[in-house]
Amino acid sequence: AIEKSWWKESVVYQIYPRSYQDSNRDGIGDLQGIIKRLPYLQWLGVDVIWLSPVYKSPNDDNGYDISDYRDIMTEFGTMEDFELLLKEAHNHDLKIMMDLVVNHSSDEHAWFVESRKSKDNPYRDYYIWREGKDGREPNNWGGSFGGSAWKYDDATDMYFLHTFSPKQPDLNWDNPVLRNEVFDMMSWWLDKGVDGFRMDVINMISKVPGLPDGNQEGRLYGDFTPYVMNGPHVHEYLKEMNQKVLSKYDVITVGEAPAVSVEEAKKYAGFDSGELNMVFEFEHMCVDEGKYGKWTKLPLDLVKLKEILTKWETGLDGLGWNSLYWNNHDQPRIVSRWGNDGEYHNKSAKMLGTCLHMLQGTPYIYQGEEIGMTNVDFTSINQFRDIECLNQYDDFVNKIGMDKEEAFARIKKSSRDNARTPMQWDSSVNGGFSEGTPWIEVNPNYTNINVEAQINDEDSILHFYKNLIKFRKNHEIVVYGSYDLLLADDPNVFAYKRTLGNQTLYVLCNFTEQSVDVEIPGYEEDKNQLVIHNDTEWTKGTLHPYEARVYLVN
Ligand code: TEU
Ligand code: CA
Repeated sequence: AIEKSWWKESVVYQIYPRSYQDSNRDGIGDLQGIIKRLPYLQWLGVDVIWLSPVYKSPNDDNGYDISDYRDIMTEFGTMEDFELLLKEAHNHDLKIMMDLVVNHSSDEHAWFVESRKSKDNPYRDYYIWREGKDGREPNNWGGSFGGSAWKYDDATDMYFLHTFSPKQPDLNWDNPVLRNEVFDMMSWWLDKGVDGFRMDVINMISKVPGLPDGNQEGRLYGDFTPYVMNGPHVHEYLKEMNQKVLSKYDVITVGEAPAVSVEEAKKYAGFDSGELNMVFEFEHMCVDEGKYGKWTKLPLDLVKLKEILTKWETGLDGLGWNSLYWNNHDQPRIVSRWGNDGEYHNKSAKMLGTCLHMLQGTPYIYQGEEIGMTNVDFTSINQFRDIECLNQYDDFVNKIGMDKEEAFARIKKSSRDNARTPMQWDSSVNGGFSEGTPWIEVNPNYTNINVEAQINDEDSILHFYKNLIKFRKNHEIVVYGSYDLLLADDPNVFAYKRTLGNQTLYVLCNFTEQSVDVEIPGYEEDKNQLVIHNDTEWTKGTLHPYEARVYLVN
């Protein structure tokens, strides 16, 4: 049996503060805005809020470029506001998980300002500096947001590494002084009372020595993945972090880990790893990638998706813990991606929620997912704000020579901005997000899709999510039951069962807009055993479009 822990039983709700609730009409969400919405989150029943970064930042990457880890972003408020938010959250039975972005800082962080001054500056080794090679960058790596991963700095005639934007220099974790700075800072937040950390690209903190060139076949730059992800010392550093900091507190921790395998995940998040509680793996979110990586969205191959999620469910069962997500601030909206944001909006959003929340692991809800917020019908490149997609558009058009229509269509479908438009609270101006001009336009469908309308509608996606959360609270099998895939080869239906003691839960989800026949081996459908259902009709042996059914058998 799996040992019980509060973070296994929890549901996490992610807030992207810039887009949640503006309280002072400057068009930017803020901490006072979040405070105002705590009763809503308590009503919904979630346990933990993951706050995307709220630290001081010049916002090159919306707060993922931090210039002071111990201060609050000016637009979001003050440290007093933060302390009030923490206190009020706790008063509403909500925990706060901070975003910890320590693979890199901002180039405006005091450490980097010092570091770049001279080769013998005490902060020099906080970052990764290298000499050029034959008048060029030290190696061929490309940065995640376009261009080279190196930037030349003329003060010392050397280059610094930035695996993301040039305003996000990578910290040098091989330096024990830097590690202790980070650990002290983490303890400082935990002593304030925060309840855990989501750790940004934490599997990238240890680079392969020598920083060898990456594979450049068919690409503008070399791929750093094998030399940056899951590097030689990453587990040593995380064990040190756990011993010096995390083990002293009762916290929830999740490490963002692109390109992580199940075997590797056991090292990060095995029950006895002494590192983290769980990781965010990326495999299931990459299932529809194609020629241009995330900028190609292939039709969903459900058999493949089931295979991947099953590998994670069974691979970690009894050994480690999964995090479950369809959405975050980096992904387009799931109802538009693998559901249906037209005729079957309501049903498909509920089906996707059911499919995810009944798996073994801790579910994460991204703001707006609980009301089925959709992708945006952007019509002009000027409506986008995200550095990643703007640089990518530029690369497509100016470096690859793709025609503008095609480049725009790719950006529109995959841009992170799809997830970053303001939260849709009600049908008043700007969806109730702000009385000023929002930093990014509100999705015009806020008049139909908003919290207020759904609170007043028992049949809404919002009420359905509230029930999914409540069901988890009342049924241990959802948290601790083991998982088995059913109908593995069925291209339309995601079916699985969960087992705990002599209870079984059968979960059936139709991912298509057609009616499909199902027959579950070893179980005859019995309407009296239905405990979750997103349809008004029930036909034995046939799932209607996007229908989801959960049966509980005692
Ligand atoms: O993301 C890291 C990451 O691997 C990607 O998902 C990335 O955002 C991008 O979409 C790749 O195409 C984390 C944060 O979640 C992201 O918002 C930050 O921009 C990034 O790290 C840098 O801090
Ligand atoms: Ca504001």
